[in-house]
Amino acid sequence: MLLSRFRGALLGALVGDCIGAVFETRMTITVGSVLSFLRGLENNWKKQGRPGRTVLMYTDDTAMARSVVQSLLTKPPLDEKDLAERFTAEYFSDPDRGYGMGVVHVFEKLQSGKYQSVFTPAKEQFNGKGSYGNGAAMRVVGIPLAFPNVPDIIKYAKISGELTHASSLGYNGAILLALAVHYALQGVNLSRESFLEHLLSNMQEIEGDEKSRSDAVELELGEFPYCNRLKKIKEFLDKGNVPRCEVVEELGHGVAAFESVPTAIYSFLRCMDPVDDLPKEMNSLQRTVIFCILLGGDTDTIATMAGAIAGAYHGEDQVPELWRKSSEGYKDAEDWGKQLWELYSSRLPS
Ligand code: F2R
Ligand code: MG
Ligand code: MG
Ligand code: MG
Repeated sequence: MLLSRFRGALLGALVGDCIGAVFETRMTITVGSVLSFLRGLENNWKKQGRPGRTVLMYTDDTAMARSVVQSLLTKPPLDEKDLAERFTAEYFSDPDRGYGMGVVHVFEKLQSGKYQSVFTPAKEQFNGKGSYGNGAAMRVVGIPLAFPNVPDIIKYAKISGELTHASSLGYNGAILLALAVHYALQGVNLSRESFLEHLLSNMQEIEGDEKSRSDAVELELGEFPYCNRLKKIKEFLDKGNVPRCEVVEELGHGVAAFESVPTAIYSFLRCMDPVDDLPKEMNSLQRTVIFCILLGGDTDTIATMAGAIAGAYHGEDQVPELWRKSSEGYKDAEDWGKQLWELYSSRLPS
């Protein structure tokens, strides 16, 4: 397995968050406005002979992904108490990173020391239904970079998700994203069709359990919501040039995991090919991040998730130096990519 894919996944996630955050919550975003923003970054760099002083700050997506990676590297295989402590300490040391409205109550409860189990606060969210936000998925990239096999990825993506997202819609979104990064690490050895088939087959089993069925029905999403969206992705790819408004209408661009994780996966697959209104010289990873931003809505989170998959697939060479070096904490992503690659390699069957 190539080191470049591990660093690519972390760097792709980082630049997706940092650039996407500039546009988060805007509903209409033009190609011109994104390209003009990127030109501004470049001009700044040229003037100073290095990336501009205005570093693009990462948001809660990366803050939490960093905690997951640090925990995986220091407390293997995964220590839920350590991870809960890291999330909480990170939030209280730097609360203005744009966290979800609900998840901060989990950190407050964890901080209070009144709970015996670190999973209880998440179970109390939203009147006991648990969160279905995309916060478990947006931070999960470290898990598929630490574990080479599917059962471990499913197990640990679920545990890490359940610390804040007790709804199966929330943690299943994290599992799906983690599996997408896992299959993307295989690179061109896996066709677009097989990539989707693997995800569908894994999710059929995961969404078949009783809690997944009842949570989905209760939200009136129908059973197997992630599987149904994976089928929609296949339909869109077969069709070719689906307008972005249709992507938003069918797959979503919202803060719910089921309205954003499939969108990120589609964006990655769609942007393997050129996109009509994006500059021809852009590579697939650049197209992926910009395509996600152009969908509007939860741009930082959709771009970070798609950036993680694209980086795992295409490798770090597709992350432009300007984007990388303008993003806060890029050196950590490079270093931790290498450490995760070593950990993953040590866990491969000999
Ligand atoms: N919070 C944001 N963006 C808002 C604007 C930020 C702006 N830049 C600023 O700084 O002001 N972004 C971040 O939040 C998302 C991840 O959220 P997470 O971690 O899943 O949090 P939470 O609170 O658990 O869920 C998010 C919202 O989803 C709705 N929701 C979830 N479960 C629900 C349920 N069972 N019933 C009803 N609603 C539910 C709620 O509206 C939650 O607040 C990422 O976009 C990240 O970037
Ligand atoms: Mg964010
Ligand atoms: Mg500890
Ligand atoms: Mg977001």
